[in-house]
Amino acid sequence: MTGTLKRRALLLVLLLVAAWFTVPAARSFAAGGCTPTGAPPPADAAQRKVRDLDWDGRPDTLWVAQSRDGSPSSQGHIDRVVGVTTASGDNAQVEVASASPIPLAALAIDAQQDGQHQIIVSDGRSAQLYVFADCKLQTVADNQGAPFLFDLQNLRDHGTGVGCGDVGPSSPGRHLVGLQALNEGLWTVRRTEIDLNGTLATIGPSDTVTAASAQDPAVISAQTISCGDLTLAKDGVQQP
Ligand SMILES: [Ca+2]
Repeated sequence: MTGTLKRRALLLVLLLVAAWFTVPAARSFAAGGCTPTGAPPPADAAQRKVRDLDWDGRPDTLWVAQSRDGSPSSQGHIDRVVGVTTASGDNAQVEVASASPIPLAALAIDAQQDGQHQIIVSDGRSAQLYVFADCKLQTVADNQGAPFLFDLQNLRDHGTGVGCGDVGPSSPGRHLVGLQALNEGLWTVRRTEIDLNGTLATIGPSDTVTAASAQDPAVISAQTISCGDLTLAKDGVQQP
């Protein structure tokens, strides 16, 4: 073999090796779903079929579980875990840090109707936000890098619920909104837009609407977690 042929053969081999590594990686998220990895949910996990999270056209599964860490140093500490199992058999999970004794509940949404899928996890006092992206459950953070947290009981004077809506013309279209129902003689609901870009959440514009009474649908909605037709109570999965 001449030097030129050897170089050509080597180049061909390199191209084939490169193709071998790039094609499955690119296809794993779109056509065939996420590549099967990770441990499946515990047998006693609460599970629920949700919409297609990894764009392979098949519905996926959201689950919530708890497990008692058996190590002596843990002192019987219970880990609470939220996970996604795709139809293709991939498992992603995240441990939810929370001091609340209230069972966790999780809801999968596409707040901006742009194909990004968020998982809202409530412990009754606050709600943490995750995004299912690159076949992983990733924590959504604010622009300071801190995990984004919704107040659900106005404990930090931030809010009472979570919804999806369109606040103001500056960024058209549906967004995630933080909701704060207040009764100061007159019921009001403050809505604050949360702009999502992957794992980054940025506070957007806000407005305040008035409501007639505690039974006003705007007030009731502002004390729950929902997005469009989906509600945490009806479409979420509850920790067993
Ligand atoms: Ca899927």
